[in-house]
Amino acid sequence: MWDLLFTEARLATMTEGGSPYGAVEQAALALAGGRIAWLGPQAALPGPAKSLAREQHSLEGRWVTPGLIDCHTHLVHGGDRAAEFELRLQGASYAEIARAGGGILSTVRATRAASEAELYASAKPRLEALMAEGVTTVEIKSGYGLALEPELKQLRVARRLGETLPVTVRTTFLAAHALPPEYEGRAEDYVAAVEAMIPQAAASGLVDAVDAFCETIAFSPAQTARVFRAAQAAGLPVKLHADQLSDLGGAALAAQFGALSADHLEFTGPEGVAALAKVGTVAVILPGAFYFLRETKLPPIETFRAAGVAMALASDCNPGSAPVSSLLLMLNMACTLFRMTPEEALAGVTRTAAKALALEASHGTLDVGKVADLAVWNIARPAELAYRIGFNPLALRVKAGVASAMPPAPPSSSA
Ligand code: DI6
Ligand code: FE
Repeated sequence: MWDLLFTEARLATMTEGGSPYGAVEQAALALAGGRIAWLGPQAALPGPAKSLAREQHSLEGRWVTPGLIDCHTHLVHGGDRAAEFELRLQGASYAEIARAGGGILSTVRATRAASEAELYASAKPRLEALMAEGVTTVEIKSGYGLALEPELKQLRVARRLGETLPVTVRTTFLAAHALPPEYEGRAEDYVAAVEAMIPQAAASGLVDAVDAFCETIAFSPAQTARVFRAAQAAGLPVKLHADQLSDLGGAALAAQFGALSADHLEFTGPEGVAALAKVGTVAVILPGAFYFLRETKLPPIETFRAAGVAMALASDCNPGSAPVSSLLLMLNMACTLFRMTPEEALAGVTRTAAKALALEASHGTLDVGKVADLAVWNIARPAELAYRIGFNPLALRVKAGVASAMPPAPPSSSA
């Protein structure tokens, strides 16, 4: 006996190799023990609906997708940078703002000063905004503590969000995000400090992966490689902020270390694309940062596509370059700005995003045995998820088999 049976559904299973979106129409989907127990054409159900599940619910033709996955966020941080946004619009340059103590280091100060309760309270509404659009899994990075204890503080808050809200949280240790003020002029010493932090961070159990920012304004490829070697020695997979503002060969470096993902990639050249393709590292596309920074160099989407590089799509939710709490908006921007197709965009926040978090065995598609993380939508076709701007058609969110709210009962035809 199943726990719950959805009937009259349309499924965008997002499994590869079949129909567009892995679609199954006139479908049913059953949940048991928090997992997907059965799915397929309703006509193929192994018996009368009433006899199969404790509870049944008609979705009246609504579309079901896997719960959405935001695989790159910095959503736990102190303060905000709205005043800096205002200054920039009054003509202040990024360098002037940085000299005046602004930029990423202002977020470091605010994050270090904040208590865990304060960080939790400020991050929760950002996460809830993502969840309101069907997000059921989110990655959260540290990177605004830049010393062991404040980095772990961010990650404890990330874990607590996952324990108190119906969402899966994967954590990433990003101490190599920026040079902290106390190490000014001593980048090599800070990298050595990060190398020393990594085994302790790993031992804390708060870390699922290690990330770094490889950029002229952050860490060099050689410094990044040191961080990656420390991560691998501690048994942790790596990811990389690569080729966002210039091509330092970040994508190839990530591939060389078998990274789960290389993220941003606006400046990645053909060798970088080939390296990602060879290893199967996911390219995480971040249109929110591109938009907010008014970047003009487009990521090489067509080259990724031709090379068969799997593309994920994420919010980058952070206070400096992407104050974004909408994954649906990222679907639209990926299509309008980067010419991804709506199907690629939806795969990028489901199947491929799961791969970027090493969760593809249990999440990211509608498949029997996978965790029952679902989003049910008031749409006529899946492309609508990428098409509308500022409109949320979510009807129902299911996390590990538990529905957040049922859609309104159908108007009774007999009344
Ligand atoms: N790339 C970015 O765009 C952000 N971090 C990163 O590695 C910027 C983060 C910030 O400005 O706070
Ligand atoms: Fe980022």
